[in-house]
Amino acid sequence: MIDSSFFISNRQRLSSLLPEGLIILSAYFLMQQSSDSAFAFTQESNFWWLTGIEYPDWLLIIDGSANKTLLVSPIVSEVDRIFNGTLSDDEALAVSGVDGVITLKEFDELLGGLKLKHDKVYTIAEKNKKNTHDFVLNPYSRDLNEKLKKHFKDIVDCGPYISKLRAIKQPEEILAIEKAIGISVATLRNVKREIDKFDYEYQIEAELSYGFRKNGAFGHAYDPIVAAGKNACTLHYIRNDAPIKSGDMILIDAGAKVDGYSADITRTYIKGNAIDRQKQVYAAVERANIQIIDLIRPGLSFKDYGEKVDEIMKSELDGLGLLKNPDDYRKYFPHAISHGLGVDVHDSMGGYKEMMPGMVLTVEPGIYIPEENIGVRLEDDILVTDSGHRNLTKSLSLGL
Ligand SMILES: [Mn+2]
Repeated sequence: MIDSSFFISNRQRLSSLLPEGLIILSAYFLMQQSSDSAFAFTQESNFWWLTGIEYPDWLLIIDGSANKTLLVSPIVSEVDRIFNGTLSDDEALAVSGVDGVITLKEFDELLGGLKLKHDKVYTIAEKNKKNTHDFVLNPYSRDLNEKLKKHFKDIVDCGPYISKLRAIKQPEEILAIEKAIGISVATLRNVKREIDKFDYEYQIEAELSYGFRKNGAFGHAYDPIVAAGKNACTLHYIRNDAPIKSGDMILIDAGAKVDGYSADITRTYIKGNAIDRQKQVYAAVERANIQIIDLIRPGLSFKDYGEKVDEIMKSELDGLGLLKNPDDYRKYFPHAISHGLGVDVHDSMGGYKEMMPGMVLTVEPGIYIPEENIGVRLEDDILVTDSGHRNLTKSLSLGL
């Protein structure tokens, strides 16, 4: 459990980037799954990072000119209260450390006064990824944006400011990530020790869920991937229901979530004995993993990093005899090498051009050869430090 002082300081740091600014943010809404039940609720991560509130439909107001922060409690029907529970005002105050909690009706009255003091309001812009992905979005930001448009001339997206802050982890955040990693590493170690006894992918998934929950994690930070043989070549394979044959490599990508923060680890193991080709591919990915992690240091630009990663991956793929043309290496390594890690499994890197102390990022080289039923990925979580880096997942050894 992260103390309210963390959320108070996050709000103060955001406020200091937007002096005198008025910031109004919304939690995610609860989404209906079927006639009588809702989807499992996950909070909008910026809202959580500023409040610690894990319930739907709340609002946050930070009035920089009055140096005051308020939460707006949602209207919860009696049915909702009985079936889904609710968060009391006192609990919300204790978790978030805000100055007060008001009702939605009081919020509407307050807006009248706030618009006299502020021309401009900061909020999270309506996200629109429809151009690239056919997502259905949680309507939380659209609803709030529409309400704010009626009162303020200028609506400014504060998402980039929050991203910049979230990209550099504070001690509490690193500690939570390390806790999530500790539980994940212990569980993956158990899986490896007993790898020969698993006959189906789902048995490994069950072992992961058991290890995470038994040790106090909230659960999985994301849907785990347990992919035997050629399934490892489907990058987001989450069916996890195929049999595991002796001689199959098994790619496991899983991470626990603890205190709101995620681990994200991939190891590739083998049931039974590896043939030479499997060992060769594994060794290539292992060398890439070690060399790429070694690059990580403050001041390294993401552009230079990307170019060096390309060189390393090309040379390893070439060594395996896979490249007729060096430019078609993306066929065997089709995903990004790194992403930020934090509240979100794919956390913001803040738009920074270079690596900075306090960033936590994954390093996840992989080589996928569907025609040979081989897919290997080795993913570690790396903290950028003042002098270089610290591999937070180092205690989970590499090796088939
Ligand atoms: Mn990852």
